[in-house]
Amino acid sequence: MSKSYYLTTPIYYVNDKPHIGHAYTTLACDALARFKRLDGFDVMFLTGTDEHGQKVQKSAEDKGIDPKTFTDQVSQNFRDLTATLNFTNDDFIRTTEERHYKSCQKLWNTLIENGDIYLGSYAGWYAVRGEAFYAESEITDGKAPSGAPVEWVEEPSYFFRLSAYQDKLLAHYDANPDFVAPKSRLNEVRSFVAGGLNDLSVSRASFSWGVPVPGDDAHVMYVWLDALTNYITAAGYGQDDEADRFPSRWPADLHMVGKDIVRFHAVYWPAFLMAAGVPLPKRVYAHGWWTNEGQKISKSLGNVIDPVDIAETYGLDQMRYFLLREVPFGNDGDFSHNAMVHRMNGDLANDLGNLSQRVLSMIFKNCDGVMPSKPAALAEADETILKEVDGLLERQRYHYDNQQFHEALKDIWDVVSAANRYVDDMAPWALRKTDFDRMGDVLWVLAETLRQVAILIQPVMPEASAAMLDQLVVPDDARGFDQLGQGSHMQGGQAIDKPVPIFPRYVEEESA
Ligand code: ME8
Repeated sequence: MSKSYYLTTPIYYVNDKPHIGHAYTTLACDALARFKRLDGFDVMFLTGTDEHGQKVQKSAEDKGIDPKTFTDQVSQNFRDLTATLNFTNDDFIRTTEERHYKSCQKLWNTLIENGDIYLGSYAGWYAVRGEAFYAESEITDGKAPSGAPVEWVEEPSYFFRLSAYQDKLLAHYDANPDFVAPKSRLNEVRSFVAGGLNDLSVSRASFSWGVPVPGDDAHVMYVWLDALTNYITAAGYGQDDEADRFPSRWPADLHMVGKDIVRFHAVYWPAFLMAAGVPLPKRVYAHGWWTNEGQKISKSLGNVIDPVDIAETYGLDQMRYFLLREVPFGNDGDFSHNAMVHRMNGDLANDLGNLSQRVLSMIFKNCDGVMPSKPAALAEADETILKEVDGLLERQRYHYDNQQFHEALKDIWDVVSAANRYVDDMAPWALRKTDFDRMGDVLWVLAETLRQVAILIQPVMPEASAAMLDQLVVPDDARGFDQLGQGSHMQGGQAIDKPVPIFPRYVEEESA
């Protein structure tokens, strides 16, 4: 049986248009999903929309439509975005689906049976934006620590016995130091839990847009309990075929989230699962926050970045590369036109694009359009660079398993730089006259380097890499990671077409 890998994005609220922040999280997962597939894993990559809650109900009311019609429309925007940005999610879950109701209700009933949910009444602060409860001590000037305005809520409520899970959570973090990443987030979560946990209100009675609480129609489930459960719904929990699917899919290998929602994923979610006797996900990665030209991205500032515009302006693969290369994954990052153009023209057009174009043009012109054959013997310089290329996969695996996408790309670009130095040192254009056979060997080394580089950048730049591999005449079924390394070097001899540049340069428009 093949190795399996299950990863998830947050499910996004439908009260907003998808923006660069949402695209970022899903992109990181997409790159990882593609990487694992190329590496032979049976991957399940899940994304979707979070459609219940007071905020969504309010947004629908503001628009004068019923919440179902509203969520149908907005969820579709998120679904469309996955196709536009070339995301390869295997499933798209909506919390308003029947399968999800079944799963939430099964989880609820299990928590009731296990004695972890009881009826009480809630009196306290609630932020509709973020859908979170806050203690008095966390409120300043009518605002939650997230900056969201809070309102006083007093209503009957079911509670989850979160307080009973403090020690178990701490023990879990200690035994599984990779459960939350990066380290700084683990520390943050740990100190929150160590500070003491109150029982958590898990139902609301003052509005109706949610999953009904089994046996008590006056309540809907708290939207975070509902939302988090999506991850097991899609794996088959509570479904008719649960026994066939769930044990082989769950636990998830990775929940990718932004740092804003780490507490929900690394405290509440594992506590719910412990209480239900369901295994915990292996890892929660909380990445950093994007700003726009140094400013917080917000609707009220009017500086929300539409990823579709960015892809149209700079190119989709260019955007994908930029987002994963520019900022060390885990840190906050700033989206700026200059930084984008710098990466696009430097790393892509100059470093990789020119290399590929030069090498293939030389082969096309000087070798009658036929790829030189694998050399019978290699020179020391050839072996040095090939050793670097052949060793890439192992380090890529390490970086992807640690969600360090920028490091993975940096390692590939170190090889691209080495190849640029090699081509200058070897000067194949001069060898054409002095040592034609040696010229062929040098061009083969370069083409082989490009082949492996193109295979390895597929997760991040699926279209550009496909174009490169087409130009190198690498068959579709020879593009997986089993084609990397010394044992899989290309034999050569294939006829190539006249190459065309793959990475365009961004040219600033003349200012008027
Ligand atoms: O929180 N920079 O949904 P949401 C980076 N429905 N990432 C950003 C970002 C930014 N400026 N803005 C948003 C919810 N994100 C809940 C989740 S999961 C069971 C329920 C990304 O629509 C980031 O991944 O507010 C963040 O965690 C997520 O969008 C929040 O999306």
